[in-house]
Amino acid sequence: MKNKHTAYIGIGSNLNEPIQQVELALIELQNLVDTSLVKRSTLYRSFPLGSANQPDYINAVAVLNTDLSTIELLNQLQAIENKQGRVRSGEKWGPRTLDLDILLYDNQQIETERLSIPHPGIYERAFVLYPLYECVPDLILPNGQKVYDLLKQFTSTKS
Ligand code: A4P
Ligand code: MG
Repeated sequence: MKNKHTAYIGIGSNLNEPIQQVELALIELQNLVDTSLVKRSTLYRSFPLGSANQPDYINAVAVLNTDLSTIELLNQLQAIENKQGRVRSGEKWGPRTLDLDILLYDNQQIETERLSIPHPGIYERAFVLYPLYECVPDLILPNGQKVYDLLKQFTSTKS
């Protein structure tokens, strides 16, 4: 039977074989308890947001159906990050073997000490918007904005 909630997960890595890190994370997401992986994007290479003195990132998005609550899901994602050798150096937007963000969870808007959903970076990050669009081209965010319209900020037309 279909799980109750739809969650969109942003996946990023720029250390220790990032492509393999992202593919491994997708397998971990597929094996999450009370959860099914319904869609995944292809892989996107992107320049680092934050210090330029770090490798390029590999990014992707996964769409999950899950019975986990937002906090249960966050705990599971952090366990996967730790399993894949994530070290928190304290540097803001520093390099990492794996980062798993809850981009969206149903149409919910949540602001707590541990969670901001939608993830605040969603509106202006090409490495989030392109794979989201690939997974669900007609996706509408909880504030009513279409992912397709947000993508227009990255395109230019000849005048
Ligand atoms: N947290 C709050 N909301 C969420 C959410 N929706 N999903 C809290 C996941 N976690 C959420 O996260 C810090 C805390 O955020 C968590 O303990 C959780 O309670 P973290 O993973 O320890 O640290 P972080 O990821 O470095 O922090 P931050 O500020 O969330 O960074 P971002 O926004 O995740 O950005 N450049 C490219 N090209 N590609 C990338 O993927 N990623 C980042 C990280 C920077 N530059 C990048 C990329
Ligand atoms: Mg993060």
